[in-house]
Amino acid sequence: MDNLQPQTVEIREAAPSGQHKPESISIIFPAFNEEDNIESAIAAARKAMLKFFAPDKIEIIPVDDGSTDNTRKILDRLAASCPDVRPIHHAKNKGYGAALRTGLYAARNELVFFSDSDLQFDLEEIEYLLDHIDEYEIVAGYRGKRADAAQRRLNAWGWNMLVRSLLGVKVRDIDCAFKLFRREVFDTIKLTSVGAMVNTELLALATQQKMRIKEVRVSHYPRTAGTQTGANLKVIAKAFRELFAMYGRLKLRGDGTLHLPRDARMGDLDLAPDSGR
Ligand SMILES: Nc1nc2c(ncn2[C@@H]2O[C@H](COP(=O)(O)OP(=O)(O)O)[C@@H](O)[C@H]2O)c(=O)[nH]1
Ligand SMILES: [Mg+2]
Repeated sequence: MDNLQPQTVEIREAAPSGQHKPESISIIFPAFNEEDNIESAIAAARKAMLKFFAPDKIEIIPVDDGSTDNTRKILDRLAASCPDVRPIHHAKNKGYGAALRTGLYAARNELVFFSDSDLQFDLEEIEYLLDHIDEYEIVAGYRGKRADAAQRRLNAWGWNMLVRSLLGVKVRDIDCAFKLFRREVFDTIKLTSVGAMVNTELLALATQQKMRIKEVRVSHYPRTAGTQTGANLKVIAKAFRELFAMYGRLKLRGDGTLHLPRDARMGDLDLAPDSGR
């Protein structure tokens, strides 16, 4: 028998009086060869967001980064039947950071959220991030129990320490792909990284700009389909090159602290050609 009971809808607490409560959200999914995951990721995002936003206030922007599998075909089919899906395609693989940037700067709604397309996060947990976005410019997830091999976790720990000491970023899980922003963040911050360093660049620039960042614990699950590329040596080497390039752009202030010159904050948006992840 059909269940004719109205569905339970969770209502967010109202924003403090006088404060505008964001009513729309853009969801960015960088995707490289995710034919086994992307459709489920989009469906999961829609389901999670519909608890908080009206259907016409949700846009989902999967960024197909020159995939060589059926990701592109799947996205084009979805776009033809789902008005909330607005895919962007890179003709060639430009890298995770480049894809993320494409999505972030194409977003049109008041809030911008990004995650991975490989279902390693529970998109329903967006709720915990939304709880704080009235008071913070950025709400960043951190993986309480990371579903990755010990070596990967060790690498991440080392990277976080390095970034903390070089760039002063004090976020505990820099690369966590579960972050929510107020749209205006990207009017100020212009990202230039094409690789995995993009999360570090984003948080370093936000720290420089004294943006308020809230960290929220989120769940993390093993990848069950498709191929992980985040631990590839090429990816890691590129992240280091981009980190040191960014460090090189820093200037020493009179008080001995490092800061980014204006041109690093408002760098141009040209995408590097065929950079790989
Ligand atoms: N745009 C883009 N996305 C990528 C690339 N490589 C991986 N991704 C995406 O980035 C996300 C995380 O990738 P994954 O390999 O699972 O990294 P990990 O979870 O950090 O190990 C997934 O959504 C991938 O589809 C790439 O070269 N370009
Ligand atoms: Mg993954």
